[in-house]
Parts: sequence; C-alpha cells; structure tokens
Amino acid sequence: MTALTFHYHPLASFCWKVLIALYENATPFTPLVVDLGDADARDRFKALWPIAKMPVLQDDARGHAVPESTVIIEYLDHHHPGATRFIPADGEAAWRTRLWDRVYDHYLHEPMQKIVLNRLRPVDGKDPMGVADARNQIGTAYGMVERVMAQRRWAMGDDFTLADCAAAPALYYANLVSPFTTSLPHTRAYLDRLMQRPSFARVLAEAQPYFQFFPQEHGEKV
Ligand SMILES: N[C@@H](CCC(=O)N[C@@H](CS)C(=O)NCC(=O)O)C(=O)O
Repeated sequence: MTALTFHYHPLASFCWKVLIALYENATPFTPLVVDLGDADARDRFKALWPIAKMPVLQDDARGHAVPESTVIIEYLDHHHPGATRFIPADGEAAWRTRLWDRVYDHYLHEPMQKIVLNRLRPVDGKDPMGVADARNQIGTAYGMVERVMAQRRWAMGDDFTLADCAAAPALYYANLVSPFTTSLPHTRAYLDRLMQRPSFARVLAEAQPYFQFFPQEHGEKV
C-alpha cells in the first residue's frame, strides 16, 4: 500500500489526465477503480467528494482527498515532484500553462464530453442544440490549437507540462467525435506525439480492454 490512492476509471478522460502525470514521474500510488453505476461504490465515493466526479486522489499521509484533475496535478507537482514539472517555476510561463489547461478542459474536453454523454441519453432526452454548440466550440478550439502547435513541440514549448496532460485526453476523444480535418496537420502531429509519449501510451494501453464500452457511432474506431 502507498499513501496515495487514486480513485478513477480506466476509460474516464479526466482520469487519464492525472494518470499521465502520475506515470510521467513514476509516482507510487494504489489504483482504485470506481464503478459509479454501483450504488454502494457511488455512496462511498460521494463521501470523499460530494460532486461525485472522478478522479479523486486520496493522500492518507496528509489526510486529504483532492478532487479536480488540474488541482490534483498541481498537488502532485507540489508534494510529489519528479523530473517532469507540471507548472513552470517562472510566473509568466505558469499563468500561460494554466490558461492552456483551462482552454483544453473547458473548450475541448467538456464539449467532447457533452457529445458523448448525449449518446447515452434516452431518445426523448437528447439535446441537439447543446451538441451543435459543443461542435462549434470544438471547431473554435481546434483552430486555436492548430495555430499555436504550428510553432511548438509540446503545448507550452519545449517542456511537457500540465497543459499537455490536459491536451492528451481532450484531443484523443475529440478527434473521435469530431475528427480532425486535413486542415489540422499540426494538431494531428501533436496528438501523435502525445500518443507516443510513454506516459500516455501506457494510459491508452490500459484503457484498451474498456474501449468496447465507449458509446461509438458512425463506425468510429476508439
Ligand atoms: N472538472 C472535473 C471533471 C471530472 C469529470 O467530468 N469526470 C467524469 C469522468 S471523465 C465523471 O466522473 N463523470 C461521472 C458523472 O458525471 O456521473 C475534473 O477536472 O476532474
């Protein structure tokens, strides 16, 4: 047993974001898969974090249950630093890194989630306008990513940071539900680099057995 317990699911995109950070620095932790469909498991998870969204990092050494992927990565960077630093020490670079983390979460990851969750809704509960807005939002975010990644290897430049942890799951799943067009070569190349990064490659390999549960449409290949 390690002091850190990671409450997560191997298919859950926001959990991927933190797994990447954990694997980057080979941080020891105990994985605990949460089945939110199981009422008892859900209640136990809600006792940790009433919002009941994964992931949560439980740190028994310090007596904290830390929710929210961005906050968990900042927590790891502070309490369990390794070779990969997720928030640059330079204040100017730090706010820009946090900004790109927000861009990936709010304007790519969440709209992607909206489209996926809409597929799970009953026929009489679909939200076509919400999905159309989400697709527009993804299109705008793709344009921003394409412009900036024409000049950069990683989201912030030469160093792999929090923003790359956020980008990887957002781009991977967004490309499934709203595939990159040929006008996004730099975005495509960036996702390829992310998928070759050992930390994210491991996350994808571990998710493989669960991909059958992703609600695919139109012959998508997860
Ligand atoms: N802002 C949160 C989002 C977390 C989130 O949306 N988690 C999803 C899985 S990827 C979840 O737990 N969904 C379950 C539910 O909403 O019932 C974060 O960054 O951690």
